[in-house]
Amino acid sequence: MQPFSRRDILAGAAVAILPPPLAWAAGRRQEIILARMTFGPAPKGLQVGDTIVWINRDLFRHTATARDFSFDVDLPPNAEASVVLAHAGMVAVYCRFHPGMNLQLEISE
Ligand SMILES: [Cu+2]
Repeated sequence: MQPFSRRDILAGAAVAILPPPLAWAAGRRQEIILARMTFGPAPKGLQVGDTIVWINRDLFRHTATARDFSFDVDLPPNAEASVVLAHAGMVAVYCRFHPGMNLQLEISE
């Protein structure tokens, strides 16, 4: 009789690669709402490790795309998506479908 099947080992590996919950909880949750073809205001005091939750309340599909390529989020209507801020600095964000939609994020250490 074998103590572990191959399936048990694979399931264990899948669990091991999930991010630890504490890492997620380390930063704060900051929401930015997209509506009427604009980004909502950038939250003040953004820090590395914070999670931005992009929420599309518009009738149109948008993206939240960083000009420095640090993230690129697709946002169909009523979708939301999270981005964990990985580095400090000024990050310009735009929508790939509507280049007039712009937002500047100021992220500190
Ligand atoms: Cu857009």
